[in-house]
Amino acid sequence: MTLNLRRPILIGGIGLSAALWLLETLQHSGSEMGETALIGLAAAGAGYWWWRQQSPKLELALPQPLANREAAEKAIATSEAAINLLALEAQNSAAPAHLTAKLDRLRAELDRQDLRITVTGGKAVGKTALIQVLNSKWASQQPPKLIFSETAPLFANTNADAKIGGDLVLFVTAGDITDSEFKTLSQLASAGQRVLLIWNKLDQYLPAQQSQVLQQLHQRMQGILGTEDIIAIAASPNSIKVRQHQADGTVQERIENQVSQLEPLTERFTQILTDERQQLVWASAVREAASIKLEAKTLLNAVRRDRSIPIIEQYQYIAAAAVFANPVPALDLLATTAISTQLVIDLGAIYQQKFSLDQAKTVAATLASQMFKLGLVELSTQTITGLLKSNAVTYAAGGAVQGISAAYFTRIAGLSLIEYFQSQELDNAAKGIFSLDQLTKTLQAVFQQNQQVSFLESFVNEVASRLSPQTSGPQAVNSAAN
Ligand SMILES: Nc1nc2c(ncn2[C@@H]2O[C@H](COP(=O)(O)OP(=O)(O)O)[C@@H](O)[C@H]2O)c(=O)[nH]1
Ligand SMILES: [Mg+2]
Repeated sequence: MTLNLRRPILIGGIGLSAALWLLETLQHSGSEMGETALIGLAAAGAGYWWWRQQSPKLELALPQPLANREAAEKAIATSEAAINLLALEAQNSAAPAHLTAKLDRLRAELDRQDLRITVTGGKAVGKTALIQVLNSKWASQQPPKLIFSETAPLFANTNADAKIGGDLVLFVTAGDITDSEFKTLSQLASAGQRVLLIWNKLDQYLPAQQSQVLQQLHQRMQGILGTEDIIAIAASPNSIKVRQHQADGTVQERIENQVSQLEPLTERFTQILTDERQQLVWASAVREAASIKLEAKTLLNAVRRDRSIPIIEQYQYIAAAAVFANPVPALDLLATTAISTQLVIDLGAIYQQKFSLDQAKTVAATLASQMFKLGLVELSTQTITGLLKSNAVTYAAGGAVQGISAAYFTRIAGLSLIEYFQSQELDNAAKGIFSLDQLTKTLQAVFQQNQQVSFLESFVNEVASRLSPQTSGPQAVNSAAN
């Protein structure tokens, strides 16, 4: 066969010599010893190797510490680095310039004086009323200028809620909070968004009930919002009917407008403006820089994925051809592993993760051993056998099932690597951080996504037709791969 590849470890047959190190272990892969040995091998690799397993992050939904200017500058710099990467790799795109302009604006307003306050909450809780009274109160007072904006009512329809931003969020509720209100509040707080929970329409409750509701809110929000940031007000209380008994015995009725009760809020506001105003602006900059970075990263991921998929496809057919030509069970996987080692190196290069040959072998071996361990190999082989039997282009030759399986495992390995790289911080690769643990978790998810019979069906069809003798097998693969 004429597999014409310029890949170092594939020279001289499908990596037979390069992959010998695995032969012994894999020959026992059916036994318990084999599996243990494989896992042991991977573990030992991880031990002396350079990767740092990231310690699990404690995800506490507590308000984040106040940002400082340095943090904002750092976030902007990180975002800039992501945009620069994108500019390098997506040269004909207007996106980098567009994102840079956004970042420049952010940088220019790093010390802005005015404060952007977002008023949000469900429908008819009193958002507009609150903004009106606050505006009338603060309109003349300068500085700082307070700019209030009202979001569309939350929870009104099934559309995903718009992103709630601003330096400070006033989350308005008209009583004890619902589960969806609680969820949104928690998400805002854990995203580092400064939030005040405003219980409006206080006047609808009797004084005894009022303290009860407030207490409930305090309890509910424990660990998420401090009690000082949960504030009861009446922005626009109902007017009340007053009956007066006159001296002549008649009863006179009149409507008495109630004045809004805002003191707790205005007091808290004044305090926050004194203590936190600049930090709130910097914290906004941190979040906005992060969101610009995410935009850049998403675009970069798409570019890299587009470059990766053809490589995966190339290797999956090489794997199929190799295993098809040598349908010896142990060799099947051996060849696959040698090929996936090269795949690891090539995909790593696209995602800026440099792997030595040994490192790439360990990654490939881990993927192979995990596929066994998860029962993925057995399950897929059975499905593929079944599909081949019932398939129109059935190709009954000995190596077909193994060949297609090898292609399938190569694809799953490649897609897992892409998913893994995409989920990582951009500078992890440059820092040499790689987590086998994360990769294993990604593999499971990717396998589940690609296990649908419909996908396997068209996959089997495609690979089977490429392996079919009419198109003279490996030659066909060869031309497709180059
Ligand atoms: N009883 C009472 N009603 C209020 C209060 N604040 C607003 N409302 C009323 O609630 C209704 C909805 O108010 P609005 O500000 O339009 O709510 P939005 O949909 O959240 O903007 C209006 O009829 C307001 O008069 C309050 O403090 N007490
Ligand atoms: Mg409104």
